[in-house]
Amino acid sequence: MSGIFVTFEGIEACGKSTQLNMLANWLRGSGQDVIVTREPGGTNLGENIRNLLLNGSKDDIFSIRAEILLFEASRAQHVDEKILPAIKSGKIVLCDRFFDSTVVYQGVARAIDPKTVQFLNEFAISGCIPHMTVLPNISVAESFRRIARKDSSRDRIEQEDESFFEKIRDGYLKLAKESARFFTVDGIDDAETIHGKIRNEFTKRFFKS
Ligand code: Z5A
Repeated sequence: MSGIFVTFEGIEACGKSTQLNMLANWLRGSGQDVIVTREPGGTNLGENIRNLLLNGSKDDIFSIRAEILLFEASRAQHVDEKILPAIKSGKIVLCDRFFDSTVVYQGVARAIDPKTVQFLNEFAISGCIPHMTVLPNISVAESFRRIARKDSSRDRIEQEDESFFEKIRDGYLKLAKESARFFTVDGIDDAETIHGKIRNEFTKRFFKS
């Protein structure tokens, strides 16, 4: 792989989309070829799956096996159609959520066996592992405050209770401790401060020999 693949993860409203877009703007400003994408979604098929997964109410009963398979179907299409070709042609791909989301949302919070999650993730990503994963870390209380300020209504997953999101947060912090791929940054700072830290880390990892 000759390009760079960076994913952004975290609990709801941690600021990952804000930071992804700030990094994309900075990279484009310095002449880099950047692709911005997201999961679930990123392709026609993926966006249709996203609609199915998120735009229901909590009363829509999804089998947890059906739910994980939909996330993985979106991911397989995304990797084959968009992410791998972009990386192979030397682009920088910035992706809002990727397989770590499945590890924590479906594995930790929905309690699907970790080996099953790992198998399905590996099948979907076909060897496409991010070079860096950015994790803005905020408390669940801060996440809820930010969600309450949003204009839009809560999606199906955002309607889960506080304990669900505590499990997600703990799951991410555990993953980050175990892998140097992660860059955890305090998400409570202002957006510019966080962006500066991410930019420095990106430069250190990819632009300095
Ligand atoms: N999901 C899953 O279960 N399994 C999977 O495999 C995958 C996903 C891939 C997708 O949601 C849902 O699918 C998600 C996980 C599940 N579940 N939920 N819920 P998504 O990624 O599309 O949406 P989200 O996670 O809920 O993200 P978000 O709401 O778009 O939030 P964000 O990207 O982290 O934050 P943001 O949009 O940049 O900012 C949110 C708000 O905070 C906004 O008003 C900003 O102005 C504000 N903000 C941002 N930065 C700051 C700072 N630094 N200070 C103060 N306020 C800030």
